[in-house]
Amino acid sequence: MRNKDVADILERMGTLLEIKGEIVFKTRAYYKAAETIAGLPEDIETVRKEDRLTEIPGIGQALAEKISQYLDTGRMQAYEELIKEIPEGLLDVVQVPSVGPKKAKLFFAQLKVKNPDDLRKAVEAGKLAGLPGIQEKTIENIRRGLKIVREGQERMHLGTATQVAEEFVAALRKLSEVKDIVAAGSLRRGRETVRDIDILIDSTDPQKVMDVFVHLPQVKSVNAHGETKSSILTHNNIQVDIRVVEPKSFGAALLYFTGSKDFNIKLRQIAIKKEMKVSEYGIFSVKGEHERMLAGKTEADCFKALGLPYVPPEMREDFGEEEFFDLICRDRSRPVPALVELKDIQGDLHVHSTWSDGQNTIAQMAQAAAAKGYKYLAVSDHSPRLRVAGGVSPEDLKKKKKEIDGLNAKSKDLHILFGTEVEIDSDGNLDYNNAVLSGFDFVIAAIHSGFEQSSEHLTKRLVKVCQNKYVHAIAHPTGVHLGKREPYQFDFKEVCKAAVDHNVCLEINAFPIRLDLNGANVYHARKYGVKFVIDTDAHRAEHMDYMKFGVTTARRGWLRKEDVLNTLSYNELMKSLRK
Ligand code: DGT
Ligand code: CA
Repeated sequence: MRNKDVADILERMGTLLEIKGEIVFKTRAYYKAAETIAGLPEDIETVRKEDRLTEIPGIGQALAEKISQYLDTGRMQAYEELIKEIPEGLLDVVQVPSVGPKKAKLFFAQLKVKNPDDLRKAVEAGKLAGLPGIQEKTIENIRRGLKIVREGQERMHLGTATQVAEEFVAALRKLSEVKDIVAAGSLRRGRETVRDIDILIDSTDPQKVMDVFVHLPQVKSVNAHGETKSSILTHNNIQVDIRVVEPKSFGAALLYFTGSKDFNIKLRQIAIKKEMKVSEYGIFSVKGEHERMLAGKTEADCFKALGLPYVPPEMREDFGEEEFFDLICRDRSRPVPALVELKDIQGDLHVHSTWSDGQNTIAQMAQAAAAKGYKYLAVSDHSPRLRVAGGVSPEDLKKKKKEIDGLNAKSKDLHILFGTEVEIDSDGNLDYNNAVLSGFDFVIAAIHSGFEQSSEHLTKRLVKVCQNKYVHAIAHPTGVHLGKREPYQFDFKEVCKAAVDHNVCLEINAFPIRLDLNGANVYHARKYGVKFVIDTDAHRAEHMDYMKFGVTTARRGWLRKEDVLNTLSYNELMKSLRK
């Protein structure tokens, strides 16, 4: 299927034409065509072979010819000509948060900015000031946007890091010389973004492990190939470091290389007070003349030697609060909280189906949910306002409900809930009226536009949503897209308070480019008394596997099972949803 390729080039055409200054009517035609083809249920090449391209809504003769040319030759002449005039690098400039086609056009025309690097230089040289419509605040926003883009290139999201680490761990675990292997670092702490991957190995034959590692097919180049340490870059430029340590130090090394750096520093301070020393080789007593090793084989031994309870990796971040070290240092009789686990999750309350922009039918999503042992699944499709996602009209909702009722009648263990991800408009009104909203089992409200509004306005919008008695939760509450878009600005505490007052949950969206709320948000929201729901926002059945990232994020915010709505049994859940 080349549907996505075709959609992408049409989308790029639309953007380039917009930068060029073409009339809206023309650019819109390309965007519309791109959207339609991306959502086409059949293979575009088949449509082309059967000469049916012009039957696709919004595709006329001229576009059909361009698409055919692209499918046949891999090139589109109109595109090639356009990029001679409007440099392709401007497509990346448009992607910089706070820029967009109009400003890209301005910067290109006035400053010859052809790519994000040119833009960075222009900002630093103060060249944006004084351009028409460019305020000091705009420049500040663009500066921030450029920083996000740069960070996005330097750090991958947890989903990518997990996948890459799993491949390396699986390949090395096969060796009989490898006794134990764990991916440590920020990945083990479940941080939302990860810079590089640190793998620790317990083995008595380090040389063999190093040799196999640097020759794995994933490796593009070798930065270092030592006796017990090696470092490589993958074909996607991801850095992976491995270290082999002796069994007697494996736990201490794991503790050290899991970090965070701040957590390690705190541990060292605790050790000093007790006349002990912490290093990657072990926990040592430094009383008297000779150092004596107290622990090192396992992490649990190390914590015990320091007189501390075991601290799960997700809690080793040290967000900067004192609570943590109060908890583990002053009141050692109190164990660290029992954090929520993946097995506690009874269902997913935010997934999409073909009724909006999901790739799978409700039946297929339900089958995947049942295979996970879930007790319920809320199919929460978009509402009409989100046109790009094919939101469900009030008329179609009746048909969708009937389909769900039919499936539930046949289903044994899984209950399918009639859900919606309802759009919040620019003033905090919802896209369905209350009569329609009252018909859903589960309502999660979401912002997908108006990110640029003032903090006051956005706060009001979100508070108003909490006040609607049909709303059960707010989806991806900060709107962040990791490496692409910053969270929008609002008064977090005030929204948390409104959520608590009106019994509305805040979502931890497990989709790896979101992970929103993040660990620190969750930590603070919990202190305000917020309850949470962990959802995957799956647009395909496989996306439901992302739940693990949501649970990790919940654990980073110290959540226990009872803080999370979708750990309830089906009956308890339904009781709780009847507000
Ligand atoms: P990242 O890679 O930026 O996502 O974050 P980390 O935490 O994986 O950081 P990384 O890869 O630089 O180092 C891995 C762990 O090693 C880190 O979490 C703690 C430990 N570590 C690294 N450098 C230092 C250091 O200078 N002092 C201490 N105490 N620990 C360190
Ligand atoms: Ca790392």
